[in-house]
Amino acid sequence: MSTTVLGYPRIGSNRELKFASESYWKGDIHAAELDAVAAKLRRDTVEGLRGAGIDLVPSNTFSYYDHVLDTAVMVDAVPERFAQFAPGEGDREAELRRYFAMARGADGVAPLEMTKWFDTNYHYLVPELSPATRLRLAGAKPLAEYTQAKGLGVETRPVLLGPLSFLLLAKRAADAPEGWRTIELLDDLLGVYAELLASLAGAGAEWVQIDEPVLATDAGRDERAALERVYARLGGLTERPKILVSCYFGGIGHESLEVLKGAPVEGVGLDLVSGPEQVADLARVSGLGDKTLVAGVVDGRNVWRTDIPGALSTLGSLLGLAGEVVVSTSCSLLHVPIDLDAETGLDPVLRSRLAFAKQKVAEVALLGTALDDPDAAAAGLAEARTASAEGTPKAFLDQRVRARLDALGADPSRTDYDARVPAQEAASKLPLLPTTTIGSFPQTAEVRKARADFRNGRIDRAAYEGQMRAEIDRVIALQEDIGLDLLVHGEPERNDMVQYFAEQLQGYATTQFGWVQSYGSRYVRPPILFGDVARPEPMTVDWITYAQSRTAKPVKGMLTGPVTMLAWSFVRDDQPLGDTARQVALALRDEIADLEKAGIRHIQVDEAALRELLPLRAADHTGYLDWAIGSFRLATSGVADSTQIHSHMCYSEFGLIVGAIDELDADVTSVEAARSHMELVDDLATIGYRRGIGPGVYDIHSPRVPSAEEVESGLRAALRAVDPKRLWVNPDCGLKTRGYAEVEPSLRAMVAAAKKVREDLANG
Ligand code: THG
Ligand code: ZN
Repeated sequence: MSTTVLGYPRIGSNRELKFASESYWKGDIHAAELDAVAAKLRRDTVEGLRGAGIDLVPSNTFSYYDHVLDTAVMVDAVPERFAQFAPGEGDREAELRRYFAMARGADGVAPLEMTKWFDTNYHYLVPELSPATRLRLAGAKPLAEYTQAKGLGVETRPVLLGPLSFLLLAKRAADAPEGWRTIELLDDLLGVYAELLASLAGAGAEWVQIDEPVLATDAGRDERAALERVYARLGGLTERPKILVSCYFGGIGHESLEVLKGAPVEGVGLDLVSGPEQVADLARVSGLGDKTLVAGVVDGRNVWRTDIPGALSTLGSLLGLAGEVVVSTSCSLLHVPIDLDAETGLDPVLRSRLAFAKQKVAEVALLGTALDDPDAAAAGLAEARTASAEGTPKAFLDQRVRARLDALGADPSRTDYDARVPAQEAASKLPLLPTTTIGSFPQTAEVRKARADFRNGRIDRAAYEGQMRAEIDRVIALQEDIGLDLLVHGEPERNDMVQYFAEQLQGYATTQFGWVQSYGSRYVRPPILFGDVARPEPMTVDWITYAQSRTAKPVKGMLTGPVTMLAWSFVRDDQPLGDTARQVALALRDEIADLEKAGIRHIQVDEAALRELLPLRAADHTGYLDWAIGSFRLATSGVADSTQIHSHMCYSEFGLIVGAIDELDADVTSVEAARSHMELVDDLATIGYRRGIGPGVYDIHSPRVPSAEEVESGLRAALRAVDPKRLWVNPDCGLKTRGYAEVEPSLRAMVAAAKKVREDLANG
C-alpha cells in the first residue's frame, strides 16, 4: 500500500527557523541567509521523508511564519495599509519586509489579527477581505518548493490551503459592508487557483493536495453548494495535476462526503482518528468508486504510538471502498514534536509508548509495507503487536486517586453565591472596586537567569530560593507603593503556567526538546500527561505564604485550572478527557485546601484555555462544557464560604461561553475585555450574571501605557451593566511578557482611575 503524510514540522529539529528568523528581524542576517536556512530545512524534510520510505512526499509544507499568511500573500489579499511595503520586482528583502510586517506589524502599521487554527495550539493570521480585494496570482511559493524538491530528485505533491477554507477562515475587512461575506470572492479566487494549478501541472506536478479542514466545522459543513462549485470548477480544468482534497480535525459528515464523491477529483483524504465514524460513512455512500482514499490512521495531533493491529484492520476494511487506499497521518505533523530520539530523560516505559513526527512517519511506512508484504514487515509488526497488547502499564495507574474520586461521587458544590458574599466581606476588608492583577509580573533577565542557573546546577537551592524571595519582596513592595488592594507574588519561579505544575504532578512528564510551533517564531513544549494524576506534595504554598508574610494586604494564591492543564499538554487517550480532568481537579482541590489552611483567603484558578478547547461542532459543546465546568467546581468547591475563588480567562469571543463562565461558580472572574471594548460586560448582563467580574481595563498585549482617563472611562462603561459592589479593576492578562517600564505607569494609571471612580460613587 502506498504511503504519505499530510505535512511535517517546519521549525527544524534544533529550532533553526526560530533562530534564523529572529536574527533576520534584528538585522543580524540578510534575506539570502534566512532563505538558505529555509532551503536547508525543506531539503532535510523531503529527503528525510523519502529516506523513511514515504512514497508520496508533500511539499509547500514549509512557511516562514504561517501557511494562511502565505496563501493570502500568494493571492494578493494584502490590506491597503501595507501598500507602503509593496516590493519591487525581484526585491527579496522588500518581499520579506512586507510579509513580516503583515505577521508582526511595523512602523505603526498593525499586523493581521492572529487566532487559533481550529482546536489546535497553532495560531494563524486572519486574512482581511472586502469587495474591493482584487485577487490575482502574485506569488509562486508552491511552484518554487515543488521545483526545489524536484531538483533534489524527489517528486512531491504541493500542499495548498483550499479555497473554501481560505475564505471561511478570513474575515471581513473594516471597509467591507455589513452583511457582505468573504465567500463572495469565491469565483475570483477559483480563477487564481486555476492559474496556479496550470503552472504546477506545467512544472510536472502529478498530484496536488488541497486542504479543506473547514469541512470539520459546522460552518464548513453548511457550505455544500460552495464545496460542489469549488471542486466542479477545479476538477473541470484541463491543465492541472491530480487533485487530492484532504480533510482533517474531525469527520466531514456523509453529505459532504457525497459531494466530494461526485466531484471530478482523483483523491479524498479523511481523518479517521478524530472522525472514526467516517469508515461507516464511506460504506454509507457506497465507497469512493475509483478515487484514491488517503486514510489518516496515524494521529498527527498527539504523541502516542499508533495501535498498529487496529490501524491494519481499519485499512483492511477500507480496501473495497476506493480505487486505491493510501496510508497517511490524520493531519499535518506540524502539531507534534519532531524526534523522540532526542529525549534522553524520559522514563523508558513511557518512552516506549511515544511517537513524535519522525516515529510517526516510520509507523506510516510500516503500515504500508505490512499490507503489501507482511513478511518484510514481520519484525516491526511483532514488536508493535506486543506494545499494543500491553494496555496502560500498571505503574501509570494510581488506585488511591481512583478510589478518592469514586468516593466523591457527583461533583460537590459550594453554598449559594449570595450566601458566601457576607462571609467574604467579613474576612477581607477590600474597598469598592478593588484593584488587582492577573498574577504574573515581568520576567526579568535576572529571574530567568536564576531559574536557568538552578536548573543547570550552577547555584544551589538555598541561593535560588534566596533570589526568588528577593524578587517576591520587590514585587510586593512595588504593589504596596502603587496602592493595589489584592496583591500577588508575581510568579518568578514559574517558566510556564502549565509546565510549572506538570513538573510537580505525578502522571505528567516534560520533554527537553519537544518544541511545537505556537505562532511564528514562538514555540511551546507541551508536557505529556500519561497516567493517573496526583499531587505528591504542596506545589505553591511556600511561595504564597512567604509573599503573605511580607505584607498586611491580602495575597492571592495562583493555580492553573484542569481544562488549561489539559489543553496545553499532550493527554493520555485511554480514558475520556473528563476523567483525566477530574484527577487534575482533585490535585488542585488538595492544593487549595493547603493554601486555605495556610491562611490564604483569595485563590485564583486560571482557565485561560476554557474557550480554546471548545469543540469545533456545536453538537459537542454540551458534553465538553459539562466536564469542563464539573472539573473546575470539583477543584474549587472544598473551601469555606469566606474563601474567595477567582478565575481568569484569556482571549475575546466569550459569546459562546458566557453561560459557562457563570456556571463555574467562581466568586470573581477576570477576563480580556480591553480589546473587545467591554462587549463582554453586556453579554454577562444579558444572562443575569451576578458574581464579581474584572473586565480587563487595558490591553497588556501592547506596550502602550494607558492614561488614567482612559481606564476611568472603561470603568464607567462597565458600571452601566455591573453592580459597583461586583466590579473589580485589573489589566486584561498577566504581565509576564511586558517590562517594568510599561507595567509600573500602567498600574499607577489603573489605581488612580479606580480611586477617582470610587470617590464619585461615594459622593453619589
Ligand atoms: N503556555 C502554554 N501554552 C500556550 C500558552 C502558554 N498556548 C497558547 C498561548 N499561551 C501561546 N502563546 C505563546 C506565547 C509565548 C511563547 C509561546 C506561546 C514563547 N515561547 C518561547 C519561545 O518560543 O521562545 C519559549 C518559552 C519557553 O522557554 O518555554 O515565548 O502561555 N503552555
Ligand atoms: Zn490571560
